[in-house]
Amino acid sequence: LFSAVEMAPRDPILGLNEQYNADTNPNKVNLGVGVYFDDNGKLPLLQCVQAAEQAMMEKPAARGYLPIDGIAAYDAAVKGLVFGADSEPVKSGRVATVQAIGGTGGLKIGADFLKKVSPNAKVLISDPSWENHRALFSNAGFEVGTYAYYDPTQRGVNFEGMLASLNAAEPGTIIVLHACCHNPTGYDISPEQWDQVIAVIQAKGLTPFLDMAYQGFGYGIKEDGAVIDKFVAAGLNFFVSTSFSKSFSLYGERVGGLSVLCQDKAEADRVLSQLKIVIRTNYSNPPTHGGAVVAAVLSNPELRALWEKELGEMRVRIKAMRQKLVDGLKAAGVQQDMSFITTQIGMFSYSGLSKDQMVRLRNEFGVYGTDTGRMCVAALNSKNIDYVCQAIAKVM
Ligand code: PLP
Ligand code: TYF
Repeated sequence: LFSAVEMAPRDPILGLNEQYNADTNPNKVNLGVGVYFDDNGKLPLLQCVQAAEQAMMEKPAARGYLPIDGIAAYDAAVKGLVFGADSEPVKSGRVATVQAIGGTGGLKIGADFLKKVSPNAKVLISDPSWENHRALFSNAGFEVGTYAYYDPTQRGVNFEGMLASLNAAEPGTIIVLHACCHNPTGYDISPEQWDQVIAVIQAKGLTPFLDMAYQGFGYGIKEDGAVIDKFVAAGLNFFVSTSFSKSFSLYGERVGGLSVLCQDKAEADRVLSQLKIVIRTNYSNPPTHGGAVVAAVLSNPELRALWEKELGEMRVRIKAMRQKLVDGLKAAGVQQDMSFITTQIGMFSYSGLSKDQMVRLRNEFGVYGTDTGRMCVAALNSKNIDYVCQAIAKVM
């Protein structure tokens, strides 16, 4: 039965983790996978999460099956974060939201649902994008292409190219957009550019699918969510996947969601019923713990304020590390102007280093980034920054 089964390629990012773990270099630094570490190099357990878990332990609860679409308070909290609790879409009941197994799960539920409603649509992801976008939409049965995004010569977004790609897309094409903190490049488009993208989406009848895996890591929760308001204001129907993996440092709990903005409540009810079929036939219903923690934090004003403070600290620390990286590279003798690193946003930096340089960083210095030159600046800290700067300077 399995004799003809071929060995599948490793995930390019998660595969790096295995290589990092096996590395015996005592100075090794993992800037490969997109995970936030604190200044001691530790994966944080947020205080808001600990407080919510403490309260839950004081009143132990049995674990029945959750509803197919998840915890009602969780879904309400996701809607509130994405659209605003008092927003017209939420108040009118035209958002269908389900709890999902991480942001990845939200994308996958959306992709499977879209395959039913638009079986012949094509999907466009940014060039480059999080590689799982391509794999996930391909596995859902779509032909996946790209829209122009990164311009290495300008070190920024090739916005003219992006608009041209979108203008050339057939009506009904599903456009996967990074709501904020673009992975892997770290370059976002400006609010004015979003307006232009939305105008093309509207004119061409494209279907937007916003991936919001880093809400709060750019400029703030509300600020990063502002792009959603623009899509709402344009009167579009669209998809938003949410991930709390990074913003709650709950990677392993797999907490995410999918929201679909519909025309009206009746349509949202029908869409929700179909999303529930996708879920039921995949994993029946989501797990309890992570969703319960996030719902508890987001629905308690004190814990929510604590979360916003802790998320803000992560955001500020990343920005400080970007500046330290720029300064450290200069001090280490790098001639080239590296200040572009501080114009990037979120957890990643496209460093512009070549594959050969990235391989050297790994093999000679134990500094791990992806072959594309992507580095997770959220894993830099006051102890490893000098070493990383020295290593980069040597390969440059
Ligand atoms: N989308 C993007 C752009 C990501 O970087 C990630 C990272 O993990 C995800 C989605 C998936 O999120 P999760 O880990 O919650 O599945
Ligand atoms: O891009 C990253 O590093 C994160 C983590 O298949 C990740 O988004 C990487 C690869 C993958 C799943 C998550």
